[in-house]
Amino acid sequence: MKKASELTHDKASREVLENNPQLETAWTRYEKMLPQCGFGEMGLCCKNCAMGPCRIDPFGDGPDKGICGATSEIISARNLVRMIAAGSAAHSDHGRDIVHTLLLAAEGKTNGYSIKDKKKLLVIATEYGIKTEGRDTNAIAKDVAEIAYAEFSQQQGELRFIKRAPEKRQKIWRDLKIVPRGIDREVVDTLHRTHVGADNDDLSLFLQGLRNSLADGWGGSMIATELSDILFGSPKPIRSKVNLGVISKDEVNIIVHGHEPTLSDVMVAAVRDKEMLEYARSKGAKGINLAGICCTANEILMRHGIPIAGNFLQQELAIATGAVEVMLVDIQCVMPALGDLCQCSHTKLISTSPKAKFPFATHMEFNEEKALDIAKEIVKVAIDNFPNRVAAKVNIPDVTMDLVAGFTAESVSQFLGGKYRSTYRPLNDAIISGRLRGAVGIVGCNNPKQVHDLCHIRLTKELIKRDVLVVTTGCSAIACAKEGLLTPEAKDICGPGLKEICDTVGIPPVLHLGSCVDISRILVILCNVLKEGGLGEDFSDLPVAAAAPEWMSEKAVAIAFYAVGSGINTFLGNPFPVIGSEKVKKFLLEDIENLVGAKFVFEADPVKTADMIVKLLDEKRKKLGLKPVAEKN
Ligand code: BF8
Repeated sequence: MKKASELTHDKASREVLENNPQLETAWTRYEKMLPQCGFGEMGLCCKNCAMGPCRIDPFGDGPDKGICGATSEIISARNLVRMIAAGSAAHSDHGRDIVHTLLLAAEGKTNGYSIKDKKKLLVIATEYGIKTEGRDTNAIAKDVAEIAYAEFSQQQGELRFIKRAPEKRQKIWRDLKIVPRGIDREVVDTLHRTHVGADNDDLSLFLQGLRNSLADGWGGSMIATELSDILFGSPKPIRSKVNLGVISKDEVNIIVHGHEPTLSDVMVAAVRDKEMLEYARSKGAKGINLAGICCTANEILMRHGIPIAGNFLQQELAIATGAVEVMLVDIQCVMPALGDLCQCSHTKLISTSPKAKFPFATHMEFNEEKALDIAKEIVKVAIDNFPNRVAAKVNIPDVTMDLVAGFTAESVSQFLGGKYRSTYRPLNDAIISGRLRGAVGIVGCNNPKQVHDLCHIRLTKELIKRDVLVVTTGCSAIACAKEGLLTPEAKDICGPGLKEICDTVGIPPVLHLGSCVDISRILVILCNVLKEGGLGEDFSDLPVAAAAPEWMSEKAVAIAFYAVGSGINTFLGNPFPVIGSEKVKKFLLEDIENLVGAKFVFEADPVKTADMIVKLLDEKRKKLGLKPVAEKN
């Protein structure tokens, strides 16, 4: 087994691994899995029907077709677009749950939620064509929820938020016939056409893959973000702390892990409840400490300043500190291994979603209508578990980092445009003048195939050094936060132009925009930048790019496709599992650009990735007639 320092860049994670050499983790399981299946890695196996499983021999000695006759390009394309369908389904079902909660709140059927951002409600209602004047807030919210609900089941036409995109982009989508009709519609279409004997043309499969991914980015994810802001309040820049050191040694610790703010947001209210606090004290605890893992952590960080314990690969390590009373999970990115791990510690694993149950977990089903009551019951379970903590087994790394999080499409313009004039003009002018070379969204997961966090951090540092503003979400944002890159002080490692901007407006050079569904905020920011003028007519004109250096989930595949489908070049630290088909590889790395104006790049080395991104941004600047950016020496 490798040393902890070879597995993770993160100091706190190294400490937990070193303190627990026998701990089974994703890293140890990964090592046991080696060598991983080459057919799977290359995208050359198919088990979509029971004539198979079939596999194509990449060296040309064995079968070159499956039993139905599917070639390597058909099989690898089919597998990849199925990943898009699963990823889109996950994001979009999260969006649907938020719509459901908004509807219940509007109908007064829940004790846990109310409309927190009326201004945003009116903006979205107006965009949806709902009459707002003289109407009650809840009546407007009900109409918004019903229209948003209908976006999922719509069979024909176009998703509403598609109209947010620049005209030129909309035309590209319409010409290619990839405008999403309805969110569920596109997931079903993708699953249908990847059934045996349906769509067996790789280009046709990828066009549907693009349409499906756009239904995520411009549909399910965007609805999740916008309606979460209405319901839970739009985030504002907020200070907090990150890393395993936020776990408290003398309080009841509850870690929320997963994705939907519906659960985590109401937990914030429950742990602040006076009665609960008194009950915790009666059991010998100094208080109740709530912290988060993964995207739900980002949600309550940006809205309430709740600290983050860690990102994807730290979920097992949090339990290994011996100080977590309850690991509370909802949906997505929760390792089933947590159940086993909790068997050997006092930590209780509590699952809450009917869609996500886990071995050895106690299931306390969450119900939006009784949200606060259930949240308090969960807090009580945690408090009751506090006396079971074994002091000798507690070992919390004393590692935390300060951060500023919670930027949005609205607050970026307020910050950069000044207090009295909220506008994107200063951001556009900074790019036009060359103080900023451009902007890059660095997002996505951790993957034990790479040194934990290292690629996120190296890539981010390389880019801010060269005057590239970085926006970040998901586990990437948490990696950057742990490195101190979400503090205004990080300006000291930036290029002179970015440093000057950070100095003037007091923002960090890396802006935390939230969870993975909040990548839709990046799309909205880019729409606003284009509307402000001076930087072209389409996303593909802008000096911007996207990167997911340590991606692993199917949601990341959906995101990567809607980014490229929107005209944004996307750099991936791991290749898609398609490398067994030269034709598919060529399509994704080259030919797709002729269709949508952007392509994928597979590059494992973050420094090389940064070089390629800088070259790309400089080419985009040149095409726009902007002056070159001088390199800092
Ligand atoms: O949705 S970045 S590991 S937590 S998938 Fe999962 Fe990846 Fe983290 Fe959030 Ni996004």
